[in-house]
Amino acid sequence: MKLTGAQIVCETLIKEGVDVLFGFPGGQILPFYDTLTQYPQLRHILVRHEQAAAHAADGYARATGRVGVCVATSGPGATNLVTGIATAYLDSVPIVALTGQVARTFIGKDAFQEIDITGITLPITKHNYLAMETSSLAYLVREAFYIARTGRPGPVLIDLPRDVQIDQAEFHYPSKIELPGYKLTLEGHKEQIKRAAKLINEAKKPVIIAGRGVNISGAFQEIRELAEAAQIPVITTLLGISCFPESHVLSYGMLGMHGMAYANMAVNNSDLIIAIGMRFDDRATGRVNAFAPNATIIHIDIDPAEIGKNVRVDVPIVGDVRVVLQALNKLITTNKHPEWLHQLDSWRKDHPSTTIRDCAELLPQYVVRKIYEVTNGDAIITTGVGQNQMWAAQHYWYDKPNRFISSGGLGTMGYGLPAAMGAKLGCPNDTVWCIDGDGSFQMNIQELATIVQEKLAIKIAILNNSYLGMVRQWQELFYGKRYYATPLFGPDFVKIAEAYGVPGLRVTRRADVGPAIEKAMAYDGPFLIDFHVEPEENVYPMVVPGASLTEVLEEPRKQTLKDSAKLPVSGI
Ligand SMILES: Cc1ncc(C[n+]2csc(CCOP(=O)(O)OP(=O)(O)O)c2C)c(N)n1
Ligand SMILES: [Mg+2]
Repeated sequence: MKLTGAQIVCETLIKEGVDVLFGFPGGQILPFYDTLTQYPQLRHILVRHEQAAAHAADGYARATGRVGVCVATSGPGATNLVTGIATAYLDSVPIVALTGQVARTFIGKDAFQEIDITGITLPITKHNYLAMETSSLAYLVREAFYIARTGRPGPVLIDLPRDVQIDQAEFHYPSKIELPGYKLTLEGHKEQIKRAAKLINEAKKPVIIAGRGVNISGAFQEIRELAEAAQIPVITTLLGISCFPESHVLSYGMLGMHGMAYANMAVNNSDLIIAIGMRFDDRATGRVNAFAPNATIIHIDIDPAEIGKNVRVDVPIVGDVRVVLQALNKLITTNKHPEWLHQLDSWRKDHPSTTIRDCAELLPQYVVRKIYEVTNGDAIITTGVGQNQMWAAQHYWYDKPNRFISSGGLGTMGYGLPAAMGAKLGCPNDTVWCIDGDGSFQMNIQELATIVQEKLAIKIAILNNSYLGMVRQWQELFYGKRYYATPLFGPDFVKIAEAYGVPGLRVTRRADVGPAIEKAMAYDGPFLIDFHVEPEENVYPMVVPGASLTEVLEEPRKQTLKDSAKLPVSGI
């Protein structure tokens, strides 16, 4: 039986396991939208801006490990997806973007709402297609999903000319994908794995640096086995957060620009780094030529292009992190490094890094910590970008996989709320909090309408400092405190939320923080809290740009300190 191109796309989406699409319609994608009426199993979430559709697909993918899907029309609809696609690209997130395109005969004529979206997204997609034949659509869509989710995941875009959606062809779902130029190396090189095991067994001061690759490959058990067998401290990158329980005795937090001072010290004093599914981003390494000067470096990553890109690597192992660790763990002898771990513990005692000042003001760190307490550490957290993001990384402790959802590589303000929509749709039984900045929130504030229309019980905490806070922090530290273009007028967020149909509270006093969060949790639906926090609070620790990881700026104020560093709470 013949189907239309749009039906073929829908049938293939269902076969690929898609249950939700985030999108916004328009003329050139209308045949597809009309066809969606025949497929109630594909839930369409109408966003208010296409950027949010891409971020929501991304949040869905990060929370579930499945491919997220977004849809937009041609021209401005497609270009509005670009920031979201780039965000997914830099953080290796599998999404498939479907865009409408003008009919084939109009392509190249500057037709109404014609834009070369495959050209525009070429450098920010893992692959993209301009679909020119209805008959090959099933194969093409299947291939797009295959490319998005395999190997190092990433976004794939399919541009669908209007007439390709309307024409008919036989529907055959291909049984397999043949891509001669796309060979995946999943198992690491045996000899290199042996070399790595020998180094690990002999190391005196080893550290694991775990990145998002661990989350992607699902190597939670394997990394734990390695760490526990050889008693190796585990440090994560920003996007590696939640790949190893932060309450584990061997967890030593995040490294990098706003990482824990003791984690940075551990890295730079180590004799062996086992870098797993991470890419030595400059925010993680500090000054590269001062990075871990005495360490031998083992680098396990699925993408050969990452090996040796930023730092020298002694033992490269290209492969899927989980598969490689399974092989590696068999060669690891049990070990203990009591002196090394004792050294790390004393650095942590001297530089606790996540201490919250005991003061009268309403501190943003305190808000995050309270959200942690009230949610029992069991929520999915999405963030904006800036100080709010760093505080959410530092002061919430993540024990379960894929719980910290944040734009790391691109650092996209406006990511938090739409990503929370995706996470909530992917994990409807989980509590989802969006911890956002007042600036970031205003970049996709319109999505309040989507969460109301779709009844998404997302809880929103705005850390409202009336500044583009992270930029203001840089102006304070490096630009003579000239706060130019960073003081930020914001609306009354509670009134705005109410206008959309979301109940809200404003909190200005420390004592009201806990009760407000409890009220949000008790409410059966979306809830917003506008926390008016200390405006000029800074994020510490900080490794200033160009400094080495051990040159850390720490909290300069000397008030009474309440020691609340991330110390192990259980021996899991
Ligand atoms: C789309 C976008 N534009 C600009 C920036 C640069 N930038 C990084 S952090 C930041 C300030 C964010 O302000 P806010 O959301 O209020 O967060 P805060 O730092 O105050 O917590 C800016 C402007 C960015 N990351 N993304
Ligand atoms: Mg702000």
